[in-house]
Amino acid sequence: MSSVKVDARRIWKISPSGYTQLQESPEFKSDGTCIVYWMSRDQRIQHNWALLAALEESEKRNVNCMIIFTLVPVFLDATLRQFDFMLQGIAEAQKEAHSLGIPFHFVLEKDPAKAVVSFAKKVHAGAVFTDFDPLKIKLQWKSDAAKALQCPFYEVDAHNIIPARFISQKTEFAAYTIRPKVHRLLPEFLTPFPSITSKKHDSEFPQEFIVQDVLKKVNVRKDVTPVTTFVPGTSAAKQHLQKFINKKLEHYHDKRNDPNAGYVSDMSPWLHFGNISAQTVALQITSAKSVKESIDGYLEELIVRRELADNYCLYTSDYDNFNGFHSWAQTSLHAHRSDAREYVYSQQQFEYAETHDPLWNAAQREMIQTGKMHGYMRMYWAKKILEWTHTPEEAQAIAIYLNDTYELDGRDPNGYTGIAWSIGGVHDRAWFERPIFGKIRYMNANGCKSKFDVKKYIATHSSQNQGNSLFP
Ligand code: FO1
Repeated sequence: MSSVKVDARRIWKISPSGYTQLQESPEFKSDGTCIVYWMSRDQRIQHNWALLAALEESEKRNVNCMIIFTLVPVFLDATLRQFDFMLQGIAEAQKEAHSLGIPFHFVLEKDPAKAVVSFAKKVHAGAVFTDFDPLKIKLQWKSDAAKALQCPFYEVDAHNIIPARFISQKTEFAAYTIRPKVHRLLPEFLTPFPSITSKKHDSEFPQEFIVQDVLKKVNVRKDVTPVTTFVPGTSAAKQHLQKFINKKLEHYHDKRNDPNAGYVSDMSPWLHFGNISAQTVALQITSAKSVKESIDGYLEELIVRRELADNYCLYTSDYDNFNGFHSWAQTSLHAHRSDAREYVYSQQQFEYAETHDPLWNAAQREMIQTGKMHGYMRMYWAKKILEWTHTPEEAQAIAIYLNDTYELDGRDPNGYTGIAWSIGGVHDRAWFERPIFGKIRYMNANGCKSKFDVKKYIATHSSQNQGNSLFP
């Protein structure tokens, strides 16, 4: 591996009392005989700063480096659809790790922290590295592991181009407050990755797991079936990105908000599971021969919006509920709690696309059918749930449940933040007051009609096209 050192501003020491940025070089337990990388959010081998940090330390200490992935039988509202996509990607990563001489251990365990602690003990880990994730469930896993690990424990931000803990130490108010920080620091952090070359480890390699066997052991909803629209894994992600750059990037700036046009990158499922790094995508987009406003527009979504979402979840533990909204939004939504609702639907009516609105139903069907709703429609979709439920709390809970159940890229800071934007005005400004919404930005079907061919979108995602067992 080349001598490129992982930027220390990505590396934070995890102790039972919390996180401290790495000052010197990582410590190592004196009788340790290997380094462990606990892979979780960034499910890829190449272009992974957490694995690179672990490998760097293993070379320095002249010990083996090994990877462990701890699969939980239940993860938030994930179903067969997401577990199937994720596990195929991990199986590809395991094979790649073994071809590079890095043992990749895969364990199914309902208590991931316990699994990592006992693994680290068994292999005499001198240090454990893991990747960054601001979700509460992951922070809990790490806090539990930090209490029991007998060796130094580090978190490396392999997901963000500019490390989330470094770029800001507080909840940013909106894109315009984090954007200058991103652009100031980008030249230092948007750098090429060193590639991992084959290790000469003499370690034995664990048996590679079979996806279908593992899927039988997770207890998730099986009626939300895998999609055929996205091929899992890192190599598929790279191919898809290349196709987007060659065929679609040029018109991204003027066609991205038309859900019929198909000019978005659709990279979010692979970005969510970490099959590809946002930094890899940004490097390729930046060097593409294309229209500047398309490149700039895409990088704004890929970097500023995503870093803003990680920032929101990292510093606002109520990212998934009403208390995370700004006070102006809470006050305004409170003031309209008793407004009359012309339509009210249950979670199940939303889930089965049984509202009065063919446009909303089409968006729900797109998500069920393909595993990914177009970005522009997600705003309309979430805002209508606010309009057609009794309370903002219920609206947010239903939007999160549906998003996390059917979207491949659900269960992600981007999703929680997008729903908080739509329903609670997070990172948005106050708009003129109206019933139910208060000062939360309003959207309606006429607004959509002025942007794209609504009839065509509805026809594309009509019930006749269902290949899905979900619709009675
Ligand atoms: N991360 C894990 O370390 N172990 C898991 O078993 C696991 C399951 C899982 C299922 C669906 C999904 O969308 C994500 C899942 N993740 C799992 C977490 C994922 O790697 C990401 O860390 C977060 O979802 C995004 O922050």
